[in-house]
Amino acid sequence: MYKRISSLVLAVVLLLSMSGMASAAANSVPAAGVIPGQYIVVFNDTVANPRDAANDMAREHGLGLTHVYEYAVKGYAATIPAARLNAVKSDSRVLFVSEDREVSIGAQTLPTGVDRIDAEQTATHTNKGTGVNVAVIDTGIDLTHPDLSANIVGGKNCSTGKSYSDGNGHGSHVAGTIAAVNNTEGVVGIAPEAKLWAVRVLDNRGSGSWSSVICGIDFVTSKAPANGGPITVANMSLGGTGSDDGNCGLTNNDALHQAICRSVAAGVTYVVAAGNETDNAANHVPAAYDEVITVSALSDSDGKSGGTGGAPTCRTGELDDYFATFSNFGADVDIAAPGVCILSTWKGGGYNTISGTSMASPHVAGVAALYIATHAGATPAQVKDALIAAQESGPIPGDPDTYKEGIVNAGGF
Ligand SMILES: [Ca+2]
Ligand SMILES: [Ca+2]
Ligand SMILES: [Ca+2]
Repeated sequence: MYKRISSLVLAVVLLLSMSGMASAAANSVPAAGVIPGQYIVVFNDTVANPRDAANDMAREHGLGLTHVYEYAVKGYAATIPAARLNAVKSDSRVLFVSEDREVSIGAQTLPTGVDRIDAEQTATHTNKGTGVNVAVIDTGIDLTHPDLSANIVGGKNCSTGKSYSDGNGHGSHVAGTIAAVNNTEGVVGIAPEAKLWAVRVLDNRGSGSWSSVICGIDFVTSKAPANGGPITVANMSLGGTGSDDGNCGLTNNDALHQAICRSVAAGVTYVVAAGNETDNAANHVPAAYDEVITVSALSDSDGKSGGTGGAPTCRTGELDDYFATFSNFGADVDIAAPGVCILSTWKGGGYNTISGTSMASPHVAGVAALYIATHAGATPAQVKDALIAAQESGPIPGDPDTYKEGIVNAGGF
């Protein structure tokens, strides 16, 4: 997967588990639900004046009329007290009574990964990461995607092509897990009101080089808090071979490491994928660097804690609530997140269900945005400590090493 493109420049690739690629899953919408206490009463055609009849029945039974119908059908809509329902149904003017049901122009699916880490929007969990700026250093983002465009505020193209729009799909998938809009369609992200920056460093095949990645980090740093900018989180679901010299690249002449250290020092929290080689993350960068938050992949099929959900359906060999078979591991991993069969946005306004540590990392980036939304000015080290302190503790079944990371959790943020 990693191709050496010159003796000095290593290829970087997106951390998508290729064997986990699946065809687009355009999830259909479940039938709309019944609205309790609300009914549609249809009269016999022999009723001459539906309005008079509806008013008469409303008085007699204490109904709350909401509509009267005279042309398509004769009848009315009303709230009907449970104790009066049978009396209404047996009225000689009534042909039948329908339950009222919800309808909408579409529906939004809650991805299992968002559910698994307790990031779903509820009455008690209302943090939307509003106004936090997150850079997606990737293949770009679909700039006109209906589930993303409202949150995209800018970007930079450090790769091929003429814009920072996404010609691959990977960057759009990452962006959707972080900040897909909370509306009536598609999916919802972890921080649905965060702002997205499309930093395109990988081409339409998902390939790039350290030089293009550093161009992206340079752009992000220009917008970092230390430079008066708004970007406080960056996601990097990419990697190549390399190692951590423990000295920000000054010992082993690693410009990528130096750039990340300086960007972190400027106030940007970097969240990166551990990689998909079933290898020690210490052999892969940026995963090996201690200055970033390195994320391994959890396999989860049902959005619920515990392993009773059955095997994920989009790829074989994985189990519910188990360490993903492809995920890198080791002491450089800081935390795990869902990364198997993840539904999110795709290029061309679409959606896709795919697997990889690429999909795990943006779950953590999204939670970092939630934390920063309520802790303005938090340093990258403080963000990392807070996320680890709030994790669902390990060990994750199947974790192959002695460092037992837990699973990121947004419930407290
Ligand atoms: Ca949506
Ligand atoms: Ca589960
Ligand atoms: Ca581990």
